[in-house]
Amino acid sequence: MKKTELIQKSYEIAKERYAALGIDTEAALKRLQKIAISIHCWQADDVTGFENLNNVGGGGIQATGNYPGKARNIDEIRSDIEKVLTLIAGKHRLNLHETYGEFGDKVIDRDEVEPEHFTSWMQWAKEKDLKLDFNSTSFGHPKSGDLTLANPDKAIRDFWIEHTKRCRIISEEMGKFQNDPCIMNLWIHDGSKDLTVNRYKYRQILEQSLDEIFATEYKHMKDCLESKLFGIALESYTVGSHDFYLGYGAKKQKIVTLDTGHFHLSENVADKISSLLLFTPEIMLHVSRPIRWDSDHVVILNDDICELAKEIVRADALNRVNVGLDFFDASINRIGAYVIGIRATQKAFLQALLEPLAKLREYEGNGQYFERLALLEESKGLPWNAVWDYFCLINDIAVGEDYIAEVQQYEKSVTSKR
Ligand code: RNT
Ligand code: ZN
Repeated sequence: MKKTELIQKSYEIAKERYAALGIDTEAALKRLQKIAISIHCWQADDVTGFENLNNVGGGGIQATGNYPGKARNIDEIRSDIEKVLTLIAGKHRLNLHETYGEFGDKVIDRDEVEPEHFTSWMQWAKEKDLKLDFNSTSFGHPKSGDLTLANPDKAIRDFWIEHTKRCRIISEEMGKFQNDPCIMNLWIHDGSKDLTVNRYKYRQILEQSLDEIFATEYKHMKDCLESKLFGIALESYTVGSHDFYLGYGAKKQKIVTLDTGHFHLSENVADKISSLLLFTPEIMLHVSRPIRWDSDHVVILNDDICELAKEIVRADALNRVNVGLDFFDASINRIGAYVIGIRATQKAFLQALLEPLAKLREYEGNGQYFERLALLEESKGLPWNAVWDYFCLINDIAVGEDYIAEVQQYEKSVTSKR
């Protein structure tokens, strides 16, 4: 039997199997098709960017590995992303950092960046039918130090306030241009390597800086704030902790970003979805895979991500949760890394959309807890993968492991020559 035929037949059988449980696979496919994933640009080049500044490390993030073929300029990043898009289904978004502007040979410091540095990105994104999201960038700069927006030194603080204000203006322009709000994420590494006796003071300064940054309201962009547990060389204290941004977000109605690598490893990030939905306007996700720490491994289909997707679907919150990715593995083929991570995220959402929720809730309502647990267990083994293969088929992209050969081919003809 031809592979296409096999996939179609398997799907028909799966469809019936699901229908018996009251699940409409066609409806699930339609909903999955609409989930736009905000693809982070920084997996393509290990968070390097295109600044012509004398960049320094710092900021507590680090890509590990030196697999050959990383993108070295804007054209290469775009080409790589275009390749990735041919291997995934659906319409998506691209998440840019400020350091990825088109600066040419010019030295543009972070407090000088303008929307014009992103004009070509906006045009390219339009041609590729992508929407853009944005991030301010306070790491990897001579003024990054240990403290940026929370720095008691007014000159340094003002530099980063100016940077972040400009990033909001750029986001606003992007949102206007694409006729869809641009989501701007604000993550700063601010913290302390060793014990500090000024926890309150730095957080108070950060609150004031944020108030100043957010004083202007925009129509075409949305702000989100990303916390972190700790960074390398900043292990003892993080100014922008989860409590801090949760409080700020609830008070000021700002979006809180949940990076799945930014919590204690035994903490259940999925459990935070329903609480945030009650008190903040939307949620931004940075789906990542922490191994022992915030290691930013490529996302795979594991229990954590499945639970996260299920909590979003169970809360009927697909329209209030912005799904973004955040991983950067420089030890394997970078295009392949994207494809694995994006597909894994989509698979998790598909599984969530195929959950026999009505029946599960009926059991729960009746106090039938054995039945609830049994059905939860059994639903793990339902033929979701036949629906997934069919999703790839109808989207005219490589089914199953077929994308491996396509990534290898691109490596052979493009990235290995860099
Ligand atoms: C760092 C944060 C942040 C970055 C990107 C590059 O720990 O997760 O989101 O990964 O801004
Ligand atoms: Zn993140």
